[in-house]
Amino acid sequence: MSPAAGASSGGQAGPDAARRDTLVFPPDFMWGAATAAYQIEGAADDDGKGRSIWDTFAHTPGRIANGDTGDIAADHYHRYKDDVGLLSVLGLNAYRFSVSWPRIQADGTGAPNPAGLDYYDRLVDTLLERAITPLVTLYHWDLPQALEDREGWRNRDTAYRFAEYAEHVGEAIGDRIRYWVTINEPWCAAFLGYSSGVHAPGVQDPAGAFAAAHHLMLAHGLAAPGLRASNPGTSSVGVALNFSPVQPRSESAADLDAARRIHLLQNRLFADPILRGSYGAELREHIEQVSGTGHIRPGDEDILAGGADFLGVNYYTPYLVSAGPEKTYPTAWPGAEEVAFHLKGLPRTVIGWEVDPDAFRRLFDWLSAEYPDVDLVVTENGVATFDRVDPDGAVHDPERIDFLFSHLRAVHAAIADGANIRGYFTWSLMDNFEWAEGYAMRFGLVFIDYETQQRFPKDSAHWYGRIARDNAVSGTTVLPSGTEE
Ligand code: IFM
Repeated sequence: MSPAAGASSGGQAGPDAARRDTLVFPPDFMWGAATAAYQIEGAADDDGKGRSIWDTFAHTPGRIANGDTGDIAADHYHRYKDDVGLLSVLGLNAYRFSVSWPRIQADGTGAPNPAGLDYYDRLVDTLLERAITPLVTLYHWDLPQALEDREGWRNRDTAYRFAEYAEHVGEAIGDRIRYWVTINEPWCAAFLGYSSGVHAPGVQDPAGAFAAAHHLMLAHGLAAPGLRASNPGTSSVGVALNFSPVQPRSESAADLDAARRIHLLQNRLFADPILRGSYGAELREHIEQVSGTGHIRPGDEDILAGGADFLGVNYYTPYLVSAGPEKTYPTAWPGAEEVAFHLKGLPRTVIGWEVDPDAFRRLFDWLSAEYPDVDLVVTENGVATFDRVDPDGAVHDPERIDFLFSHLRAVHAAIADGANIRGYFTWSLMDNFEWAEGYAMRFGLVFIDYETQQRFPKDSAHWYGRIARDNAVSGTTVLPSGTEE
């Protein structure tokens, strides 16, 4: 049965119809939450783990708000059993986590560290015992520092090292893994890491960033066959890309060109080579102007043509752009330095991102039209808030419930129109280290008291868990807890 056939909507027209409707999702829909190793695990030096670029970066004065680091984070490395217990109590049937490369290979090469593999082996078994499907990300930005000392992702060799690392993980846990994400948000890894430099390793080398982008895709292409072979006929290999629909501020030629370039870099740069096996002329021309295309060797696109069995869609906010008055350096969009970014006037979350579920809905139309053959999984979608624990132990986060409600409606509408969306993972299961922003902003369903490491499921966790258990979003679930159930 197609997902569209499985998506149905009850309820009647009327003034409050949107809230009363019950939106049923397809059978076997994955309801999950996502995390990443450096953001939650802590245990920075335990059991033979090596240092990653984020260990280095976070310990460099001035890089992270408040001087925060991921040294301890949510201490998930030691508390994973309790955290899996929470997932289970809430009723989620899937969990997306990432493997820390330097736990598996301290310096990014050579024999795997048995203690590192053992940790993920136990995590997977704990999930499966509770009937929670693991979706495993292999690279969520914590490159072994030793590889960065050799130019990191700007060095082609890193893609081959990644494929070896992926093979080790595949051999250890692949028999139980159905969904792999090779690389999370390569745009961030390449352009925040090597162009604007606001993320690790903090390099500002716009031309090098295009080489890094290419090598991240090559890493995906080289690793995919081995991962598929680790559980033949069962495992699916995907990549998680962060999309932001782009709108020009006016129809002027300059604004249209600004929107074209940001769209190219943000939404097409990774999707086209991986899903179509080709950069295409427009992207090549853009890259040629900034860095040349010498890093794209003959035959590379054939490696990428192996594609992805599913596309992970990470969505937070859209862009409104125009041609700006002056160039901005350093930028995360090399070759589009003079583009200015604007607000649409929509509500904003505490990280400054505008909330636009309609853009999310339109994104699925675009994805379905451009890449019709690939299944979609929403691998991230969520909201940053400033939360606190009330004296009764409750954490009221109505903004998160509103955000999830509106975005789940967008997902349901897209499925009803035929998009092959297989699951939804909210970012994030628990509050965590938000990279350069440190710990102040909270993305979790579960509040973390970083002093005591106590966990407090927020109102949104109970609300979302009910949706997962019902496999449906209904109007009553949007009401604040306690007022109607
Ligand atoms: O926290 C990040 C995550 O690691 C990658 N995607 C965006 C999230 C929110 O910024």
